[in-house]
Amino acid sequence: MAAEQGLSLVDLDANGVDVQFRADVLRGLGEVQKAIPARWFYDEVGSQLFEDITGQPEYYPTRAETEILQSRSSEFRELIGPGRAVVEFGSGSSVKTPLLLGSIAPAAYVPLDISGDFLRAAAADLAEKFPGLPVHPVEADFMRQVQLPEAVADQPKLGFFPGSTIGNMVARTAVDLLRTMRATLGEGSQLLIGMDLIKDPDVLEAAYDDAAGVTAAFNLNLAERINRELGGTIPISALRHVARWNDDFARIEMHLEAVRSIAFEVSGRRFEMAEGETIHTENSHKFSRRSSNTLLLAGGWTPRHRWFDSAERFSLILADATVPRSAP
Ligand code: AVI
Repeated sequence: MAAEQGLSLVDLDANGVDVQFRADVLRGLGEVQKAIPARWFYDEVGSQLFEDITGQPEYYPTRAETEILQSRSSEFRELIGPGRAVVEFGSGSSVKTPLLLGSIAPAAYVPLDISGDFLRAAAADLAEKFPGLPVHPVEADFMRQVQLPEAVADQPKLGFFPGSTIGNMVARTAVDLLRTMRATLGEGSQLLIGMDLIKDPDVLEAAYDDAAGVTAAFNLNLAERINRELGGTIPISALRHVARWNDDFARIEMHLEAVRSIAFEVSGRRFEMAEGETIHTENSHKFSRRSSNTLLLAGGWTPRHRWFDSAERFSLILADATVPRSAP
C-alpha cells in the first residue's frame, strides 16, 4: 500500500501542482457547459467551510442523520449485530462514527481515506474514544477496490457511508462506486448508507444557499483555489454563487455564475465567460424510496431497512450485499 511505503496518493509536478486538479480544471473550463468535479472543493479552506456549512440552520442533513443515529441505536444493534468490522468510506465524522460504533459492538474499525492527514487524526480520535477497539486506518482511494487489512479478513464487514455523499455523484458513477464497495467488502457484507430525500425545492435551495453565505464562500473557494494553486486570474468578485433545483434530475446544482463578461487565465491558458454563463461545480442528488432502491440494487446491494429522522427529511438505509442468482 502506498501509505506503508511512505508514498502520497496525490500526484504533484515539479512545482508542487496537483496534476489531476490542473487536468480536471483545464478540461472542465474548456467544455461548452463549464464544469469542475466537486471533489476539488475540499482543500484545507474548503474542508473547514464544509464543517461550517453543517452547522448552518438551513443545512438540515447532518442534524437529521445524527438524530437517526442517536435514536435508533437498539435497532442497529439488532439488525447489524456485534462482531463486524466497520469499514468507513471517508475518514469519519467525530459525531456520527462514535454513535454507530457505540451502538453495535464492532470487532474493528477501518477508516478509508485518500488524505493521510485526515485519516490519522480521525483514527487517533476514535482509538481514544473506544480504547479496546482495533483501529486499522487505510490510506486509499475508495473509488477503486481496496485491499482491506489482513487483521479483518475473516470478520464480516459493515460498510458505512453517511452524509449522502453518494448524492454528489451522477448515477453512473454512483453505481460504479456501490459495486466497488461491494467488491471491497466481500460476500455477506452489509452497507449502512445515508441518502437525502426529495422535498420542497425552497427548503433544498435554502440548504444550499444559507443566509450567512457560508455555502457561497465554499463554492467561491473553488475559484480562489484555482487562482492560488494554478496561477489563475479569475476575478472572484465577478462570480456569484447559485444553487438551484433541477427537477428532471432530482438534484440541487451549484454553479458559479459570471455577473459580467470576463476573461481570465489558468495555468497560462485563456478562458472567457459571457455574462450569465456558469461553471457547474456540484450536483447533490435527492432520492425517493424507489429511486434509492433502484440505485442500490443496480450497485449490487439489496435494501433491508430504512430509517428516517422525525421530520422525514433524510434516510439511512441498511442493505445486504446481493447474492447473484440466475432467476429474473
Ligand atoms: C458532502 N455532500 C454530501 C454535501 C451535500 O450536501 O451535497 C456537500 C455540500 N455542498 C454544499 N453544501 C454541502
